[in-house]
Amino acid sequence: MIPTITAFESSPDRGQGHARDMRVRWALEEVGQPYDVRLVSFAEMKQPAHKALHPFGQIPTYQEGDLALFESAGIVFHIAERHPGVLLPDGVDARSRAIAWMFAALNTMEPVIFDRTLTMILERDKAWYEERLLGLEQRIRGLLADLSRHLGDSDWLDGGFSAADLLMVTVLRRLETSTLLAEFPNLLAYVERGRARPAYQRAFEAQAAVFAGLLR
Ligand code: GTB
Repeated sequence: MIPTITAFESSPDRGQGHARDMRVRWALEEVGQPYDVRLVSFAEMKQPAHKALHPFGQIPTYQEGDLALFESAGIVFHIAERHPGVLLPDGVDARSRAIAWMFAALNTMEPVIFDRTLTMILERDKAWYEERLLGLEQRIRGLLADLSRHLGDSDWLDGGFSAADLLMVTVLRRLETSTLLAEFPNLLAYVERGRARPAYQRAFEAQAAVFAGLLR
């Protein structure tokens, strides 16, 4: 059965792969699962029909037969579960470690990195803007230093590429326009390694095509 996901009809990032359907597209491409996309406007997302799929009226959602899911990482996890050995390792311990890294991407790294983005968008005119940004960047720098130490010379977070790397790369990409990532060359190379994957490229092009007014 071909799943259907939802994505922005018009993405604020102009199709640069930051909207979270990118994670789902990437995961589907990694496992070789074709998918359909239903584009939604901001107004549509807040309508009862969409809120029946996504309680918070957001994208992405995922429908596959009777199954309806929301939360990008929950969807990525579902896709990984449906394709054993591709996005999560087979061994019980290795799988648990990969899942722990999925949570680390979302729960340790993403909140402060996303806060920085929001601060830059919403709080630039505030008197305390510079101080707040500096504080956030110091916290991010500390996390990146620890992540960099963990990664060392490895290609991926724990053995082979997994859903954890997929999520971590999408989170770190938010720092591409800052100099923070460049302070840690192995993390910069890690993000590039993720972006170079053919599945990532296909997902990125598919998302960018929406903004360009082409098919999904
Ligand atoms: N935790 C949820 C998940 O991971 O699925 C968060 C979902 C979410 O934030 N969805 C956003 C949304 O639907 C789009 S991805 N927003 C509309 C609304 O809340 O009304 C967040 C996002 C949006 C835009 C950019 N960008 O343009 O750079 C990046 C990320």
